[in-house]
Amino acid sequence: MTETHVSADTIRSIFSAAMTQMYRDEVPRYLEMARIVGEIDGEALARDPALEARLRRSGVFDLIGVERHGAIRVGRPEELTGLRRLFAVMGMYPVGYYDLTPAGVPVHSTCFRPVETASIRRCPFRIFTSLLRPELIEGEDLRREAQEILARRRIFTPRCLHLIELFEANGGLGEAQAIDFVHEALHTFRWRGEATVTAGVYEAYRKAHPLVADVVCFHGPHINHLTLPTLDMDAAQAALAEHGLDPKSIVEGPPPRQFPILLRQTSFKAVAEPVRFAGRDDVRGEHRARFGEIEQRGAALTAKGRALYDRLLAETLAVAPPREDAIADYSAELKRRFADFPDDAATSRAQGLAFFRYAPGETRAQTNAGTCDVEALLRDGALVAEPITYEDFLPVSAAGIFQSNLGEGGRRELSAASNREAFEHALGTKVADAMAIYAHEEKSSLERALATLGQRSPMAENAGR
Ligand code: OOG
Ligand code: NI
Repeated sequence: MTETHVSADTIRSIFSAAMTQMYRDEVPRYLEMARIVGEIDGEALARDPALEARLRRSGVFDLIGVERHGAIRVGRPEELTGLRRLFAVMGMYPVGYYDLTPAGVPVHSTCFRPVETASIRRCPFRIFTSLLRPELIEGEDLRREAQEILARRRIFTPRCLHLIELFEANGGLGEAQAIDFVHEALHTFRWRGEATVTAGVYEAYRKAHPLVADVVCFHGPHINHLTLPTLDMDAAQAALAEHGLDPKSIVEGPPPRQFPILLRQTSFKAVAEPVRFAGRDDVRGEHRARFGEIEQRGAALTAKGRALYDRLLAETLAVAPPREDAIADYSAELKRRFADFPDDAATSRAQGLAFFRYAPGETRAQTNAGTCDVEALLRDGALVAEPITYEDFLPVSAAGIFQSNLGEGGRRELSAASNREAFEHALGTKVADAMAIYAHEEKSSLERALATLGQRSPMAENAGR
């Protein structure tokens, strides 16, 4: 990067703000949701006077009310490759592989996101990106035609592609180029109420699977939701219903807890938007794909913690699936099962269930820091451990979000092996392993903290004199 280049974090911030503005204009209900979440968060801050200080300490106070993620769906491998290049301009890299087929949605996905903690704090925006698996479209004719339709579209403007090439050649963009880039990139994600196919073709795909219709029948990967964080998920869920915003029936993820883990999410269901179909008679109809989401993030879990989470959730779903007429049973069962997951940071750390970031504490080490007795240093307050926030997604929750927005016919029996290799081939690179990112963050923070304590220990100070 040279001095004239704008940082990737800055480009992502501009992009995220522009995307938010666009979505609030396109989907008025989303704007209403944002207002509601703002009220809920204001109440949460007023209720708990210590909350603001806590949020400031962990560097996230300024991110209240700032969009955390959005999602798109694409149809062809080449489109995914192009998105990988586009997101790289904004410092967003593919992390994680999510196979949604077990949940009856014919896609596999990754998340393009900033990776460094400092970058996430500057702008946390990420995009959950799904690629259609056309081999899972039922009916040979539909399958073949889908690929033909998709082959005809171009989802990036020529100017956008040119700016991506400039970025790749020069290692960055200048200020004017960056602004131009965001403007051009936005076209890729804009909703256009014109289908590329006739009403009849649209209907055939909708019957095959509503998600297939959403991917195949339009000009490109319109942004299908944005997601705001909240400080109080359960209050937000209740408020969506009170204001008639038609939320999904359950909050996805873990139950409410003292020590929040992973990710809790809810959304209002997709709104109907007018569509003009192709063909001579200019038929009008509507399409439901776009919604608004709210999330609340907790600690990233280790493999051991995640296995426990997955087991408790699977047991809950087996005993009390969240059917419309049995939501209370589901919530009660979830709470009961999760009693087995320690509900405090210290126990979760001691049992190796969650990842922590270490830093030197306020007090001087009583214990000899040279011994690296982490437990003793923590007891003394010479070392402090703060949970690392989970920055990724959950396949079961994602499936729930997909389902509630696809309406009728969103869940199909799909028997297909997951195909990470094909996904990475389409992407043109391997996806990063989220678990490895958290493990690295934990380990390097501990090493740094111990090194600092070592320098501060009386022995080191004496040696220095
Ligand atoms: C993506 C749904 C997944 C989440 O927050 O889990 C997702 C989609 O509907 O395309 O965004
Ligand atoms: Ni989402």
